[in-house]
Amino acid sequence: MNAQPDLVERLRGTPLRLEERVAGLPLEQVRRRSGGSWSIADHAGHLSDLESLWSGRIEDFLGGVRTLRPADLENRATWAANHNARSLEDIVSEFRQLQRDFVAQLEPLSDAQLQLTAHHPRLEQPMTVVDLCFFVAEHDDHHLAAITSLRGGSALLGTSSAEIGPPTRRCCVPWV
Ligand code: NI
Repeated sequence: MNAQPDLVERLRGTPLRLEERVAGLPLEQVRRRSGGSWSIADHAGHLSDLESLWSGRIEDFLGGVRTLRPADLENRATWAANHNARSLEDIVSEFRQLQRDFVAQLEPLSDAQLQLTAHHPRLEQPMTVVDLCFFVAEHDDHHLAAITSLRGGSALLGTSSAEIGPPTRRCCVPWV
């Protein structure tokens, strides 16, 4: 990938940022759900839940489809996964592996492939591979910010967990 090294670098760094945000948190805090909203574990696990959508959409672009595969706007995969029952190490390490696979999928793409265009099923307008990568990075940031808020370090963020939750059935809509 030549045209967008900064964007790939941003994606490459997400697992490290996730790891940094959850390090040393007590399990009780990691798993706390309030008002039907997601826990830190849910947000972290959700990042992995969407990797198959992102990878699949790259395959869609390369396969020349007219319209990209749709997202599940209800986030059923994340609710069903019950990330609260998993260890945080498992959640982080799964995301590290899946994100590595996604970046490895992007790296060999030519400039021409990066500009492949397909129809976004929800936005009903065309987007390129680069646009998709930007959406993925923004979506990752959204959930990292939610985690930061839930762990209570939100002074710089300027948002409270009350503003972020309750999510989360449709919280990802801007990017999926
Ligand atoms: Ni999301």
